Amino acid sequence: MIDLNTLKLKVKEQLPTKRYDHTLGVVTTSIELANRYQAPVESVQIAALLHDIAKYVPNDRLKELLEQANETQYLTYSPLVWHAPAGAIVAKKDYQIEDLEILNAIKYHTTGKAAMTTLEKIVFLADYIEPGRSQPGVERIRQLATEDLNVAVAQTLSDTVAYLGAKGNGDIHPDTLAAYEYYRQYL
Ligand code: DGI
Ligand code: FE
Ligand code: FE
Repeated sequence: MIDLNTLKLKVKEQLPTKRYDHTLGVVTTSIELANRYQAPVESVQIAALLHDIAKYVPNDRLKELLEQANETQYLTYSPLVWHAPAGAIVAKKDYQIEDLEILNAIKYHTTGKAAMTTLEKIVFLADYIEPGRSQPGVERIRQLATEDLNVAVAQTLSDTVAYLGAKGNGDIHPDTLAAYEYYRQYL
């Protein structure tokens, strides 16, 4: 059994205040979503607490972690997505998290993927709509999140793909595109 308060303190030591505040927002929002959509609340809290644990690990170290774990397919895409799969590696190595559901929720929190579990969808969505977020369209997705989890995930992916496309970003990760192709059926 993991003690959530001990975990919280350890995460707080690892993150700058702003990122820790964001993390607590993701935890709160994830708990609400877990209650609404019947997901295991303890797993959701652990995944939410650890989701950005590798956000401030330098890129060369992230690269090393991904290489050691044979996850080199990420390296040809934007370093912005590396902290998610690397976060799952760190959660296992440094936080003794063995639960694959939790590790995958961390791993896919940035890109999403096709056919996510409820836990994966919750962390992915909570990251996008936690109270500290203010990107265009977020209010609409907060409303959708109270109505239908798949629709809210679909709108998040649609907004993200549009945003990355508009930035002229040629390297949208294939998992992001596969997630969008899968969830657009709900729009
Ligand atoms: O770590 P956070 O800031 O809390 O949020 P996040 O893990 O969702 O990362 C968000 C950033 O990642 C944001 O700038 C958009 C970017 N992103 C998400 N999916 C992709 C992506 N960037 C690229 N290049 N490709 C993607 O598929
Ligand atoms: Fe992140
Ligand atoms: Fe985040």
